[in-house]
Amino acid sequence: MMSEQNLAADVIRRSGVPACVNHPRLLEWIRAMVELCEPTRLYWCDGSKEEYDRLCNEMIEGGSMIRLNEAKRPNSFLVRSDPADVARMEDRTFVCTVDPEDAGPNNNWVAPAEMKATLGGLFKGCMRGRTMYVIPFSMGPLGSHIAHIGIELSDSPYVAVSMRLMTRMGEKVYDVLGTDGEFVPCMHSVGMPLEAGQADIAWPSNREHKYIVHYPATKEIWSFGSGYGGNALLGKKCFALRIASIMAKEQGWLAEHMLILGITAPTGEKSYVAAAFPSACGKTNLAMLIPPKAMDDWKVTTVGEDIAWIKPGRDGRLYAINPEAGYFGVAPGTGPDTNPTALAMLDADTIFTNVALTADGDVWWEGMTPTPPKELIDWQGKPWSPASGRAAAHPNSRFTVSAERCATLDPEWDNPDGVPISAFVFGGRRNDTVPLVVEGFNWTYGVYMAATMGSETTAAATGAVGVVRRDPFAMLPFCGYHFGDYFNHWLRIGHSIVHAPKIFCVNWFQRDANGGFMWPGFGENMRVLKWIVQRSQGKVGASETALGWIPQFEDMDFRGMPEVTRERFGQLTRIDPKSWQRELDSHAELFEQLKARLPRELVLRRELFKLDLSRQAA
Ligand code: O2Y
Ligand code: MN
Repeated sequence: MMSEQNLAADVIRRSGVPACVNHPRLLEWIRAMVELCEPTRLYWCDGSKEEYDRLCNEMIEGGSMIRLNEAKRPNSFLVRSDPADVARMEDRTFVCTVDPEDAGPNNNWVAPAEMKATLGGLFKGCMRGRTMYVIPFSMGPLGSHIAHIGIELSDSPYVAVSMRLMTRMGEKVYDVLGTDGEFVPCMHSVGMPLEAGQADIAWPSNREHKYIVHYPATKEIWSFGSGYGGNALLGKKCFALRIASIMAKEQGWLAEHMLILGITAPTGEKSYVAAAFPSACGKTNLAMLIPPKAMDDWKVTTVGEDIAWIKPGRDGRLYAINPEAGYFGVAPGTGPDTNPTALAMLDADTIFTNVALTADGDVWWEGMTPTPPKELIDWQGKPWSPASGRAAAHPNSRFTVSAERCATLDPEWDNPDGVPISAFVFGGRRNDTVPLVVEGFNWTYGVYMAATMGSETTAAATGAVGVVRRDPFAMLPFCGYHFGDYFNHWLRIGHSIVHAPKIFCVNWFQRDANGGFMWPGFGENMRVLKWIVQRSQGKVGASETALGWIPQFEDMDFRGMPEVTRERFGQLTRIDPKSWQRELDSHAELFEQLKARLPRELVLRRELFKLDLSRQAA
């Protein structure tokens, strides 16, 4: 019998360590992880197209992936997950700081030593019978001063191919890493070893144990038991938001749950806006917005649709990169009217997860066409017809596609220095109270609005409808440390730069007395973006309210939109003192939870808002 060390050494020797890997600390970590997980094989991903094709073919042969009709959807695939493994799991996500206060009430906390003991047990031998893939990736353009490197070790080939679409993945990363460069170790296992002779299943996962764990002190990520999205593609939410938010606090930058848009005015003047919205608020649609016909002299381009890393530049401005290189978007609701750009992007080279399969080998999801096909195979592989009375695609079914396929991709999206940000926009889904748009009087006002933003929950997210969940900066599931410290960090960043972007709050989702949406959203949001861009350039007027600046009817471009009358616009931008008194009371509940580390400025700001509004109500 070979010892565990010798077995690990043998697996590594057989894998043929690539000559470009010259990093002793990385090699030692991989050796230790092979010894712990006991994979049968070790495979070093090179990131090539040939490798991608080969891994996809292997999954097709193994029955875990379906090739779609080449004539209809070239080089595209369908994967079906375990029905118990279909989304991020916030209740299984942990931030393990030494002091629980550092993780804050916004994170699940377990002591690092206790969590290490639990995970040590679960990871022991967890890859028996499987291949461990070594996945080198850069979050952000390779070599950019804003980018960071990660190495994910995973026993899922689905993760390996998805990481090639979602990140800059491949051997070039080792050149940037050199012999002692920094990397974030990302350990992932589906948590289902194959004991001798055991056959694999289409979507291995661990139904009993799921853990998504972050260690801020050592900047490590350990994920066990799930193969799905944010739980398994560790460059995304785990690294680019939770761990990066901690790195950003320590190093003086921002890691945010934001899309980045380029907006070109008819004069050719270009501005960039970064915007944060909670899940299910149409972020991908906004990132690929097509201006309405009457405003087709304005152009919107996409730098990113989910995450932004933002760093102060030498000129006193903030510069942003999209750390990702692909999109992991929600399929249902993506249609010719809501997001034609995204729909066209999915014509080829896409991995679909948990959507429905058509009789001719194509995909379908709710919202893709006005009427569904007569028959389908649903996301669980069962026959489906419109009379079935259930969704054909899972509500959180996804597409994974390279950013390069996006027709509105901004020419600067890969610029290693990032793009200069002129405005920050924060928005939630609110039936009432929050106006169409308001501009904070200054940075502190803006940080207050972002810190207290809330969104009505949708059935897909929580099962409860219409409950306002406070989601500061749209970072509730993603901030890797105490929200009070995070607000302080934002205040500090804004006060340390000369040209701080203006901060705006928007709400596309107000409803009228009949429950209908008062604002059409989608492309028409361009009208609000135009006002935002022009405000940041000092080119357009606004009127003062207790909360901040709002546009007057004349300040907006309503060409070709006669339905927005002066009266309707008044309703859309109304700040109702009574509703806002209630809103501020609800902010107090959030502040109470965070009080140990809440910045004094925000407490005072709330009291001043209360006074101003009570004067207005009197
Ligand atoms: O459910 C998941 O695993 C993914 S959640 C997600 C994916 C892409 C972009 N944003 C999100 C999110 O929840 O914010
Ligand atoms: Mn997101």
